[in-house]
Amino acid sequence: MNLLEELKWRDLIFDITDPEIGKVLEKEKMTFYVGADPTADSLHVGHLMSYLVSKRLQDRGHHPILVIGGGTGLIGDPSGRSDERQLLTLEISLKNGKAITAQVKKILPTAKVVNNYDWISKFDIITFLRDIGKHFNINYMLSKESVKSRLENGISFTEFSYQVIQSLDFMHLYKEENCKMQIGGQDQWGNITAGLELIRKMLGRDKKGYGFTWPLLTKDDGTKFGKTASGAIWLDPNRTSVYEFYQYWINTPDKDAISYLKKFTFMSVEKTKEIIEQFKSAPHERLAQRKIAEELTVLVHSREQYESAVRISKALFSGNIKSLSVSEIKDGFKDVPSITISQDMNLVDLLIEAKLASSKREAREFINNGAVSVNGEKATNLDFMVKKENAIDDSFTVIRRGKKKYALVKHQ
Ligand code: 629
Repeated sequence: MNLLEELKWRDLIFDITDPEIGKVLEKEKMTFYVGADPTADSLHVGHLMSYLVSKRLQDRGHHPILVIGGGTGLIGDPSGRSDERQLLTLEISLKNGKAITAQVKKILPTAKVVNNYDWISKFDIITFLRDIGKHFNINYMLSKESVKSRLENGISFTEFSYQVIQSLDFMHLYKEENCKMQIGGQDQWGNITAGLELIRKMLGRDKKGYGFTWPLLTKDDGTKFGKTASGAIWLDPNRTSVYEFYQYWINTPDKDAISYLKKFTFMSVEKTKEIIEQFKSAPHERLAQRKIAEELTVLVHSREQYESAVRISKALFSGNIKSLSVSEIKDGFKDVPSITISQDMNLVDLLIEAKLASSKREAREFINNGAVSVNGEKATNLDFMVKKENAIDDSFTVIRRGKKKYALVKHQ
């Protein structure tokens, strides 16, 4: 399977700008680029595909340039959005740009990373309007989906001009780095093709350029990819703990698992097919989900942190939380219902307070049946007191009822 065929097999091709792309990618080692605007100080899993596809190309000998949109981020891409963006300040755009530069370097350590603020900020308005603007036909610009879909609700001249700025990037990189291809998600089609137009017009018809897009990620249950009830899944472990990141992938619904396995993992096509067969014959073993979670957690974080996430999951499942470090417990119990107490409390009352029992009678029954444990130790005494002095790290106590119900007690 050649590279393009493999990308197609993985359902990573939504559209290509030139039917020759497959052949060209076999013939020459190409410099290509993908961009991301620094709208926050971290990337989230919605950005991940850019770097995973870049890695696939790099693994076959092509050369990625990762563009951080310190300049374009100041303008605001209307693509895929139904309303005008809030402008970022220069300070924030550059600060965010720094943070995400570090993140992309971690995923693709040998890729070239550049910030488009470096060249966009150098343009003066007369040169821009005369040398660049003349090549853009308003009808052509209006026909782009990103603009067309916004005409009714309104779009500022600022966002309207975004496609020109992104085109300028492509031309700049073509000239300076011999970068011949741009890739992006489906919503980037208009920006990519506008860049190719500009390259043809300014650098000459003989200048060959290419582009392709991948399809938007979807989830079978209709919920938004990359989001949970508590918000986006970020790559920054301070925003989304490694355990939560791992859990997100482990919880991939069965119906999405095969598609994600193809899109998100780097096993060979053959090996992936084997895993798919194994997964199909025993979906409850969640082999596909475990492979996805392992590869992505190791790639974005590290092998050690991946192992820690697995340890947390196992401990939560078995109730044996004593095997965990304090920070692992903190990560693992972040989303567990919690209550705060200011003095030592009887376990029966605590079970009710923490909503693990609905009455004293029920609470006593749970304890008598051996269904309750405190910090991983079964509590069978009806007079058991939950005390700050026995708390983990002097600050919290983990209560478990039955196999799956947990509550976290925070001691004040
Ligand atoms: C300057 C900026 C360029 C080329 C690209 C860009 C960024 C681009 C954009 N991309 C999205 C983003 O940054 O806005 N104008 O949030 C986002 N991208 C990843 C995928 C995407 C896209 O980072 O391409 O399709 C999401 O899946 O929306 O010279």
